[in-house]
Amino acid sequence: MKNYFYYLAIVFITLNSCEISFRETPGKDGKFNVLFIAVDDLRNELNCYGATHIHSPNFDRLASEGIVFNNAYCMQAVCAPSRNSMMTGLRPDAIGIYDLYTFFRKKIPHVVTLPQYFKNHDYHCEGMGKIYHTGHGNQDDSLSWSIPHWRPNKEIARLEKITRGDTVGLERDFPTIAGKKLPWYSSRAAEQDMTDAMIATHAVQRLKALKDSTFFLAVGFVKPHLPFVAPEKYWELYDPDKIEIPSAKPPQDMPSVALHNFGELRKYHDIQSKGLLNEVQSRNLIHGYYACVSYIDAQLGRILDALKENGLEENTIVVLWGDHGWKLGDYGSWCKHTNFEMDTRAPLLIKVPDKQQKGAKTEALVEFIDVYPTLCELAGLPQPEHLQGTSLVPVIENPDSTVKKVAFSQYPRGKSLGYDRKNEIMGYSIRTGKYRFTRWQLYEKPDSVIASELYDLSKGRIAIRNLARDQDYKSVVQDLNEVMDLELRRHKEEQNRIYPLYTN
Ligand SMILES: [Ca+2]
Repeated sequence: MKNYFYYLAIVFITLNSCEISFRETPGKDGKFNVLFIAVDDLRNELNCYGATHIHSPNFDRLASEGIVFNNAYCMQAVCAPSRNSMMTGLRPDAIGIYDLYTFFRKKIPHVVTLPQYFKNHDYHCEGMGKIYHTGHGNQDDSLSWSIPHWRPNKEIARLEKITRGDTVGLERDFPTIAGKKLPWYSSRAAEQDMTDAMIATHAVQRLKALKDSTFFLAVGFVKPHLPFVAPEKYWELYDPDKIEIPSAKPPQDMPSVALHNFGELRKYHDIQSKGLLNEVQSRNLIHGYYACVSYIDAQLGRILDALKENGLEENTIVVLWGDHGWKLGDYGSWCKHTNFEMDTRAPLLIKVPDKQQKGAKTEALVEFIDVYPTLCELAGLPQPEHLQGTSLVPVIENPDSTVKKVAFSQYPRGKSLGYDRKNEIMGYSIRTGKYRFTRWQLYEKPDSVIASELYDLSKGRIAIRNLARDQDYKSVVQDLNEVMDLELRRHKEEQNRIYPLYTN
């Protein structure tokens, strides 16, 4: 424990000593622009993360100009809570929302979001595509933007619906059979008629229009989220016979609460309601996912080209993040919604013009709530008082440095942590340099621990065996329980202090 506090002290000193240098060298008009790119359900399976079988030249191009965060973790591995945390700088517990349905301003009406904060500092802020999670009764946040958030609804409505046999909307994003969406589809649609290409087209237009202003432009792509529909040329980049299907074996001694029945995928056409997927299904899904990643990569390329063409490369910070990871057959499971590494870990790339080692990679543990304070510091703005994250500027300046000892994630089990919480379970998970430790406990009675998991990930990110009950790891479990208790207490104290700032 002593080391832990020593470490915190070092972090504090490091943070203070590094703060100044970025402020002295802003972009050409005195301020950096921010291009903030979100990609839905993007795994770390990109070439720049070592997955050489993936065709991702534009992700790699951005990575080669900036820094790759190899150990960045979302706060909760599902769209809305992950995005709420990224956009507010608050942990899910401080927001009090763990579901897809609740608009964050219902719980925390006065929070100043990341784009809103930049807007309050004279930035022009625009959002397009999927930034906040909307739908499911959830709505967009008008306070975040200088002009209304843009979606390609009008463009999509103009497209012709194609029917062939029992399959409708064939050459669009969501072909269906008998009302059920197909989980994967190789589309012959003109690429510009696909949703994400429309979002990229709009982003390119807006970059041109805004090139002489100071902007915060948020662009949210909706693929590679299910269904895995991409133009066929991206499917052709991959030989299905060479696709490796991961082992369907869950970790030995894993408690059942850790995984789930991947209900999100079960809703699709021809996916059975229970049990493992067969090889054909698995191969097609993985192939479709890869095709979608390469399709998004192409859209990213168009945006990066537009930055260059409009002379914005030297004064624009680019941040790219996936909202959480995805199990693509890992442990025989699919989708997100767990505390496993495959779900909590997600890509994070940051490019700061002229201020970093190009193509750097860092192993520093990072939480997504750290992005908000990082962007504030990079832009030379004071830190809002409500933030729970830590600026990553020290890591950007020196990729060998670290700013925290553990990365925290959480995931609930139960109905939806609604009105009756007494039987709801919260799983808290911490990632250290070596281990992932997860504790499932009653939400209202934290001392009632349902199950614990300890995985040694030092040799790979796939969990092999739960060591939580192994006598040889007793002291490791004890130490990590202490770290988790300390962190949870710290979060709670922090939350009590900052709560009035965004609720009153
Ligand atoms: Ca998502």
